[in-house]
Amino acid sequence: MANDPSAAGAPPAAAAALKSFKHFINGEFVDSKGGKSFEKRSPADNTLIGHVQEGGQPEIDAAVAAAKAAMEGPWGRMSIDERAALLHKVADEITRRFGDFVAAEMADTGQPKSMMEHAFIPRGAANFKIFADVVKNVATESFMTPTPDGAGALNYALRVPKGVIGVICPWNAPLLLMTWKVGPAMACGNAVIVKPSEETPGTATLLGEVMNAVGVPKGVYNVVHGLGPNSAGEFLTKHEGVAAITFTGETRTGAAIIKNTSDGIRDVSFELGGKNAGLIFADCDFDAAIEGTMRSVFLNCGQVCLGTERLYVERPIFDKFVAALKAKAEALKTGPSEEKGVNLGPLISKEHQTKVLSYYAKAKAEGATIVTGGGVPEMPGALANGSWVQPTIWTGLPETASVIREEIFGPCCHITPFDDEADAIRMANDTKYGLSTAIWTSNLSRAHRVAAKVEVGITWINSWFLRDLRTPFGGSKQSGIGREGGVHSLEFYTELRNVCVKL
Ligand code: NAD
Ligand code: 6OD
Repeated sequence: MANDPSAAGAPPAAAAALKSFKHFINGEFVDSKGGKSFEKRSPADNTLIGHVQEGGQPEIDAAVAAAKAAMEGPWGRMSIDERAALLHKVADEITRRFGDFVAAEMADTGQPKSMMEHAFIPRGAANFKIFADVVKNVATESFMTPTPDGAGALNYALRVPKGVIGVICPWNAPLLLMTWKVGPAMACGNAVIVKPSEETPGTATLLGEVMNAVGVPKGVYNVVHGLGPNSAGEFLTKHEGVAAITFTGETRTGAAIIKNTSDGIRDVSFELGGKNAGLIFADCDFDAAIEGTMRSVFLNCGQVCLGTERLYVERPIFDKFVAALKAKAEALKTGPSEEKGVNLGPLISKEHQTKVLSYYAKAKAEGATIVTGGGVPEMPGALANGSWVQPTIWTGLPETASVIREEIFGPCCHITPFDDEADAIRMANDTKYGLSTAIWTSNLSRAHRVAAKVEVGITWINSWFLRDLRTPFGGSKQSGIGREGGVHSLEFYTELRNVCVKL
């Protein structure tokens, strides 16, 4: 079955045929032994897109065995240069099949084509190239150690792959977030088992075809589809053949995973939820702050972990800011991926729509002023069955309100006025989360001062989601454990072994 496009979920010539998303284990597309599968529906109109195989213990066992064999076989014997060259080929093949990846991700998430083409899919390819280059260029440490006999000792470190890495992924930027972990894990010489989100099986499956096409040895990249508890996700985290788990998703899922990994004492890297603040000072470049905040609230229909659902605006520009953001939010064009000019897609699923709408209802019940939105837009024809919600802005709530404290993961924000810098910092930090902040000001001293005081892993000043993959990425407090990016990814995906040579 390897290299059979229909096996990986690509639509056959007769359009509208249902897709079949199979596991990719040991270089082959396979069904579950137990014959279990689940439905994948379109976020845009809730039609059935296809069926996804649900993996169980046998599929996880098979993937771990394949991954271990790959580490002991040709993959383990490859030089860093050979591995890096192969990863460049993976990136090039993703680029050659750009249209297939864009189509698969659009079908799964319903998000605008332009965002796939300009950001999410190119980043998926870049994650392989950048980390292949990082691995080639990072030195290990060495020390000359004095000894009583005067001859001394040389200590040097070896960087070795950790082993089989379990990669558990969310649905909000499927290829980007999966390759952000698979790229460095493979560059460091590990083999991976990916458990994609049940909502987005497409691009992880397609990547199996890419791996085969460029000659990545079988068993290095494996995909086991399934759900979380009592399914592929849980079985992967509990498997004693898995050396480490890297996970992106909700904070409470992270808590469940850490319990399941504790028996085997496995290393974890967690990128979790957030409730990020945007701090907008009166001295900001107003137009740039509005443009950046529009992106940080509404990009990907608000389904970005780094997005800002809490805005704090200095009082002298509060009314002007609220009015400008309202006007821009009302000018967003909601619609399906392929439609020209669309910049707001649907939420990922009916279940997530229900969750977001429950927060819209809570905001109203708790006494919010609804500046705009708050409901479901009228969509034509079959689109009326999709997971759409209106872009929504609230004001007037106390800091104790649910929509200010809890992560919603939708196209919405609450805006609170503040009177001084200390007040803004206090409110920004008053959360259990600590992922990111965006600060908008033209006062350089203030920018640095505030950046040093906000309790988050990533602060943007006069920008948002501007990424350099060499920088440390991760969350403070309940937004994560550890850092990835650049050398920090190497720290997680390798073991450092010290060798002491008596001279
Ligand atoms: P989720 O936690 O519901 O699911 C993530 C993955 O975990 C899925 O593949 C799911 O099947 C799996 N899973 C669920 N329960 C499991 C279990 N018990 N054992 C093993 N696996 C299990 O998250 P989601 O809804 O897919 O994604 C949205 C969340 O992800 C938001 O909270 C968002 O903030 C967060 N996120 C964080 C970052 C970051 O970098 N910090 C990036 C993207 C998304
Ligand atoms: O840009 C990245 O590397 C990254 N991990 C982005 C996360 C986006 C969250 O939705």
